[in-house]
Amino acid sequence: MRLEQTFTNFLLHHQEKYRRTYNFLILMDALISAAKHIEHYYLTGALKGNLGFSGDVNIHGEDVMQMDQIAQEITIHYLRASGRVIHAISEESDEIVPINTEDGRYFVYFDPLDGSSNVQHTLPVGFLFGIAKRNLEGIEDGHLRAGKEYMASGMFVIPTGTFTLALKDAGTWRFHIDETMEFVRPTRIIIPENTEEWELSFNSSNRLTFAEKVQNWIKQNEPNYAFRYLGSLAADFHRLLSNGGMFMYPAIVNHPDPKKNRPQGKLRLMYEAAVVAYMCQEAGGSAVDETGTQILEIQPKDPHQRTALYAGSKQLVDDIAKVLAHSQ
Ligand code: FDP
Repeated sequence: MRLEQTFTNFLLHHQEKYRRTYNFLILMDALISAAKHIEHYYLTGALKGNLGFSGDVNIHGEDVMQMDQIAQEITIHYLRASGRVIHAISEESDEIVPINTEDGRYFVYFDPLDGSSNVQHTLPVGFLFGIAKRNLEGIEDGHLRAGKEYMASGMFVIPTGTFTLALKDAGTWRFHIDETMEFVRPTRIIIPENTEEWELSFNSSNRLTFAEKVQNWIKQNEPNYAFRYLGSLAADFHRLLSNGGMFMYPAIVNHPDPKKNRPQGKLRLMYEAAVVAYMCQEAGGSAVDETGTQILEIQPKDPHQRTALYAGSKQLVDDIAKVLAHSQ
């Protein structure tokens, strides 16, 4: 018989060690409850007819899926029930969502079901979140925090029963769900330095639309690494954390149809790129945008701001950052 340390026990010790309150535990309990419910709806989605489109279009002009709405409703319910959240920013809501504006302590930035092209096939998607704390010493200075001000970030890869959490200055940790539906076995993740298993992960069908310097970097470097791409940030990044290498979603600047260019990048800064960058940093890696700027340093101006993303092993990210920072 192998008995494991539970996530709750791990976090209780963590809070005690750093002399922190248990408020964060209450918030994490809410996020875990939400993730378990989303996972349940996702697993049974094909049978229940929940994997299609809802008929609505979101603020980004994308067709909303039924599962997006289900996941949003579930997450807001548990965040509200926690009593610990001031405001939330979600991919599924144009406006900042007020939750407990008087007594809330945390800001939560989340995408409850990321990786929509996988949904119809019940293949892996992600529930990504970042957490920042209210300014308890003075007047609150706003909801749009740069990644470096997050206190934690994490992702559930649904429906795989895995959960990864990065804690400020305390590492990136992975947990697995057990037969009693508890997340257990805290395992510290350090991106491996051994280059043998490193992977490059990007949408290769976009490669001719990238900036020339990015295309050249890819040509020079791709023969050295395996290529993997599932099309779901959490799932692709999950592999990357274990194997090393680099995940990229570069800016699209050379599309034959200029209307399809995305010079700002595709991924959302606050609840995708910064979440991943934070986990990366706590695992010994790094993440930059199209100018080679550290993702965690970018001060968002808009809750749904987009960015290009290059995230993974420090050596590779530093290498491409030099190319990106150098004007053509
Ligand atoms: P999706 O649009 O399918 O929801 O944030 C969006 C995201 O998925 C990421 O999860 C994923 O890494 C990326 O976009 C996939 O984009 P492409 O389909 O353009 O490769």
